[in-house]
Amino acid sequence: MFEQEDKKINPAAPPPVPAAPLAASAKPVPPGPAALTLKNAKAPIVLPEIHTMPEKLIGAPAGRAPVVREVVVTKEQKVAMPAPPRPPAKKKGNLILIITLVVVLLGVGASLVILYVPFGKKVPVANLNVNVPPPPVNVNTNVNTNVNENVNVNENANVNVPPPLPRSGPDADSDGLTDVEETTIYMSNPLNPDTDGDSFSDGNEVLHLFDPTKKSPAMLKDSVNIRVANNAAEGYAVLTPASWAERGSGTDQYFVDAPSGEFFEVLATPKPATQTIMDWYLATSPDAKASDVTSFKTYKGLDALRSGDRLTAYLDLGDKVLTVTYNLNGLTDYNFLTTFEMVIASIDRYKP
Ligand SMILES: [Ca+2]
Ligand SMILES: [Ca+2]
Ligand SMILES: [Ca+2]
Repeated sequence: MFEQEDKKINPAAPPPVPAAPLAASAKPVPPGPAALTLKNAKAPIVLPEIHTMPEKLIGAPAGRAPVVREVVVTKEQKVAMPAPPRPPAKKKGNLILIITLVVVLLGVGASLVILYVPFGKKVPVANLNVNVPPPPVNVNTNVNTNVNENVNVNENANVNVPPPLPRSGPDADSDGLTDVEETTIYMSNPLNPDTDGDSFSDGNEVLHLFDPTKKSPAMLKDSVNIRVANNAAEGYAVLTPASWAERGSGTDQYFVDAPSGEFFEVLATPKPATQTIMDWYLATSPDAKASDVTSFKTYKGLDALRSGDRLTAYLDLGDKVLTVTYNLNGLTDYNFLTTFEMVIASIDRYKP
C-alpha cells in the first residue's frame, strides 16, 4: 500500500537504486540533516534526520558494513501525514447546541420585551421597595355601660354650725359655779371647789340638785337658798333661786328675774299626749328642723330637746310642753348657766 501510493504520487520518480557498497575509506555519513534538491522543488527542503537501521534488521551479512538506506520523505508524504487526532465531534456538537439554545433564549426574551414593552415608554424598574404595612390601630369598640350611681351628698350642707356656747362669768375655783352663783345663790365658797368637803365639787352637786354647802344627802329643795315653785294649774314643780323675784302672766308663763336683770322663763304649751316632743317641735314652725335640737332626758326622766346654744330646752310633760328659756336681757356674760341647768333638771310633774 505505502509503495503503491508512493508511486501514484510521484510516478516520475526513478526506481530506487540499490545502495552501492561504501568504500572502505569512505567515511560513514554523519547523521544530521541533509539538504536535497527535489526535482520539482523550488526551494530546498530540510529533510528529517536519516536514521541508520541496525544491520541485523536489514539482513546485512556478517562482516559487512551496515547498509544505510536513505529514506526520502517527499513533500507529498509530509502533507499526507495523518492529522492529529481531533477532539470528538460529539463534544463540539454539544457546545454548539448549548450556544444555540442560549442564543435562542436570548432572542425569545428580547422578543417578549419588544412585544410587551411599548415603545416610547420607560421601562419600569423593578420596585424593590417593600411595603411595610402600618401598625394596626386598636379601635376600642367597648361601650361603657356602667352607670355611676355614686351621688355626692353634702351632708354638711344642712347642718347648722352651733353657735359658740355663751361666755360664762368668772369661776375662781373652777368648780362649775361662777363666783356670782356661789356668792348670790348657793352661798358656797367661790375659792373652794368642794365647799362641804364631801369629795363632790360644788358645781356637780348643784347639777344633781344637792346642796353644795352641806354634805350628802342634803338636797337643794331643802336649802333656804332655793325656792320650790309649784304650778298646780300647769301640773309641774320647779326649783328657782330664792333670791330671784318671781313673776308670771297667767298660769302658763312663769318668770324668775336675777338681780342683774337676767331671767328664766318657763312656758307651758298644750300638746297631744301621743305626740312626741320631736314631732311637736317640728310642727311648731315650717323652718323647724330636727338638726336644730339635741334630744336628751332630764334628771327627772322627762323626754327633752335642747337648742344648739343651750339657752332653750323643751320638756315633755305628756299633754304639755314646758319651754324653759335663759334670757340674758342685754347682758354680755352668762353668770347662771349652771343654775339654768339646775332649773331644767328640777322640773317634775306636780305632786300635791
Ligand atoms: Ca366656783
Ligand atoms: Ca366653790
Ligand atoms: Ca361638795
